[in-house]
Amino acid sequence: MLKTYNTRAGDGTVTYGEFVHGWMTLTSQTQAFADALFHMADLNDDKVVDQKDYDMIYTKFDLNRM
Ligand SMILES: [Ca+2]
Repeated sequence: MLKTYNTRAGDGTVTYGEFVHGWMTLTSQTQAFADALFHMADLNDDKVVDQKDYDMIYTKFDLNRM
């Protein structure tokens, strides 16, 4: 997902603008829906979606972690 929406190649983060533009272009869904998805994905509320958010998601759902 990060590579799909990231327009600043190689920086490893997806900004709000990158995500909303990418989501609306790919899905034709509303900005309000894209906005809601971005805020759900930005778990640490630092205004970008990156590996830190994924790490938090994986930790919550990885039931067999040691
Ligand atoms: Ca974040």
